[in-house]
Amino acid sequence: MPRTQPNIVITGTPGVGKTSHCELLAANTVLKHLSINQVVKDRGCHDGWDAEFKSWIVDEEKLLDSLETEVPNGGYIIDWHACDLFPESWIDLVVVLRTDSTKLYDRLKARNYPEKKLQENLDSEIMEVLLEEAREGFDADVVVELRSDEVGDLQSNVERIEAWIEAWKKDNSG
Ligand code: DAT
Repeated sequence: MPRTQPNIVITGTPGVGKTSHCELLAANTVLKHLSINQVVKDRGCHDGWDAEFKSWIVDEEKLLDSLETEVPNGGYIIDWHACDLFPESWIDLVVVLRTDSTKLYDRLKARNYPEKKLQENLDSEIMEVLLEEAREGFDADVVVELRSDEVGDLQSNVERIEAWIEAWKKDNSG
């Protein structure tokens, strides 16, 4: 069955603004915010808790099994700091959010991230790890890189994605 609503992945280093973007998009559109972190936690798609990194050790196979009855039907804004685990056929747009490293440092510090986790995430942002992952996993015309430095960026990015959703629906109707 072809999708009548698109699936969009909002990805990027922790702290770039994925959840803020997903929540605003979900409020403004009919798409549903799918927090992978929440799914992993609620549906037990993990092999336990990494105490040093304070994060779940994700069981990707279990996660994909759990998503495959809903996500391919469309209508999801997927909130996750990775995108290459999702089959290309599920995803219509990958938005990679980027932010300035001093801003990211402040946001992660405010979250009380352990120093090692904070440094790893800063390095990852500087090295464009998630942008690279998106470009390797998806066609160039599916991947878009957007800045998320200021509140104004959040507003303009969401407006841009909303316009993209409308265009996608026009292109995919009938
Ligand atoms: P993520 O889900 O990527 O971890 P988040 O949406 O929880 O990020 O945002 C982390 C913090 O940064 C939160 O306090 C909101 C703030 N923030 C996010 N995007 C922003 C932006 N474009 N301008 C200013 N603050 C932003």
